[in-house]
Amino acid sequence: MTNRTCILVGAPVDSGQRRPGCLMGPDAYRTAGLARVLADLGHKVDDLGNLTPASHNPDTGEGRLHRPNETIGWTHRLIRTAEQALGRGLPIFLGGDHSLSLGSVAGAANHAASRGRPLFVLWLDAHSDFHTPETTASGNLHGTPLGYVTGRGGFGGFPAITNPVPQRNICIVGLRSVDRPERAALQDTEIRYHDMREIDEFGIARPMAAFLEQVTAQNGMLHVSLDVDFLDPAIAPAVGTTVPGGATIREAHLVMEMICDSGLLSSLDLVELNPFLDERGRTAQLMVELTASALGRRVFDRPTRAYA
Ligand code: EXY
Ligand code: MN
Ligand code: MN
Ligand code: MN
Repeated sequence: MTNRTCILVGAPVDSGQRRPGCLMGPDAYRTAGLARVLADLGHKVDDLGNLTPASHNPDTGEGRLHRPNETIGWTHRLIRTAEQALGRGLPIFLGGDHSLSLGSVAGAANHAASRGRPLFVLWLDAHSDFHTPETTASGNLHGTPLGYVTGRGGFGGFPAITNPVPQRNICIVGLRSVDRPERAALQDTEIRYHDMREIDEFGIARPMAAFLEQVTAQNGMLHVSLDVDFLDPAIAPAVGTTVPGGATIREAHLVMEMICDSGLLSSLDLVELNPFLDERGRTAQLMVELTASALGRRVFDRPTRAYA
């Protein structure tokens, strides 16, 4: 693993859903020792502290969507931050709820385009987050980031998507809660999605290897978005949208170790941690350990396997 400059971006976003607590996420990761763990692996660590959203009109509370204006302000801020950070290192966005990925992924796509490379997105999540403001029943925008970054309609008022992520460049792993409108829309796309039934039957390595080989073959940049609810709630209770039957600790570490072996990781989201729901910080600690696996922590060194 080459030593990287890891840029910690505190994004205490909680406007994407209604349960208070995600705004404490960034400091929970710091308390769990993320910077020291990365430094111990030989990486340079630059912590930008916690950001605030770009200026935005106050939300009135009227309308179907929850706090859309604040989310728009965060999206502006995080697009710019992702573009700048990717110019000098590996940004790790410390959430905050999954609506932060409207900005982190859109910014990563802009940066990749400026480098003449395609962006690929690995979405580790119980949910597909493929809604638009028009299809969501909850009005919670943390269920819409993949709809936004792929250029689906209905995001009036949000920053225009200048570099939509091609559907065929997206791989979702861990699905077990998909709303009817999302399922209908997903089945009509080239997005690759792998639910827990498939993982139980055939394992998690197979879809991961196929996806990473595609990224390598196309000289892609890889953005990984890790939602706490990808994991089984028994091992990761600190999230507001738990769905039983999630990934095991070893399945999650294998995913992150394969990402590390591929050498493709260019940016990372750690999202949906709600420390208010944690038990002595064990969920925050597990997310830090998983990040360490993606950035080189191994029991034994082994030759990096090329996926091409
Ligand atoms: N699909 C449901 C909704 O749109 O409200 C649940 C979304 C949960 C989203 C979390 C971030 O993964
Ligand atoms: Mn999510
Ligand atoms: Mn989720
Ligand atoms: Mn399993």
